[in-house]
Amino acid sequence: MIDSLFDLSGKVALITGGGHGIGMAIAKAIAQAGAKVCVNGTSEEKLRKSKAEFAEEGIEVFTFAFDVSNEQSVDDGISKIEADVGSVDILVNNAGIIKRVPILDLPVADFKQVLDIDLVGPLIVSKRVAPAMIEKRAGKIINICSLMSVYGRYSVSAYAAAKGGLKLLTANMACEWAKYNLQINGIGPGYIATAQTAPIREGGHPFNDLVMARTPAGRWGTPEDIGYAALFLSSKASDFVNGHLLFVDGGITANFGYVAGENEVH
Ligand code: NAP
Ligand code: GCO
Repeated sequence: MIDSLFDLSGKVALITGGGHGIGMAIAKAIAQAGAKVCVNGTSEEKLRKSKAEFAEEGIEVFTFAFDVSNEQSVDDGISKIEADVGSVDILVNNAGIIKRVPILDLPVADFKQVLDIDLVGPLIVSKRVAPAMIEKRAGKIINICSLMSVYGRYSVSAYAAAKGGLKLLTANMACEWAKYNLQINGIGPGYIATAQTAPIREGGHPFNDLVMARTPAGRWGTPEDIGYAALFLSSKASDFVNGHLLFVDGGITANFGYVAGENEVH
């Protein structure tokens, strides 16, 4: 009974930006539950390497290069998925970029680029796959949000604007599509050890100390931590969860800025 709740056999999943980091862990978890998994990224070359990495663990994935921020490119990519693999049952909008530049130094074009990929991208891809889900009266959409969906932080204005928008785009999709048996939810990863966070985690960077001190679990998250949450939101076990933002963050959003170990006074 419990196993069948998480069985994704017969489903087709698309994970944007699924070639490494968080997206790759999500793709692995969903593939291990039995779904046929399509992995998207920006370049054929990078995707070839990712496919080989999946294969090392015995996981076969289908790869499709397209730019999530370009409507034509998304339409071509999804049409190919539909022809080669099948119509998408589970969409994970994971592709994203970040620019860590203070507002006064950030060119407006760069601000717009982050919004295009991190916010407009999920809209474009969802808009392309939702009609078939609505017709089937079944579908799961998971939008990868952030702590920055609800908090600001120095130097990440475009990212915070995009991820804050994505939280409410998630809510709005649920309001429009829940009646067709689509579940649309967000995941808010805390600080996860991936290529995206390498510049603020490695080489004795002070941000590493901040993450370690403020995260009650006392560690960075792993991509797998997010993969298992995505599996829950892809499965029957979450059929009445809708428009929710699930933080998977080692407790950092529960903490009012206290430093772990130093504030255990009462
Ligand atoms: P990552 O390792 O940098 O991976 C980002 C992925 O997005 C890459 O596969 C990249 O593809 C893809 N991508 C970027 N622009 C794209 C575009 N225009 N079209 C298609 N794919 C595109 O980052 P990550 O840390 O795994 O993050 C994954 C998601 O989680 C992002 O949305 C990020 O904002 C979010 N997140 C991360 C953290 C964290 O602590 N790491 C925390 C909260 C939220 P290429 O490899 O081809 O460039
Ligand atoms: C940064 C940001 C965050 C985190 C993540 C937190 O890297 O500078 O503060 O982007 O990576 O999104 O949820």
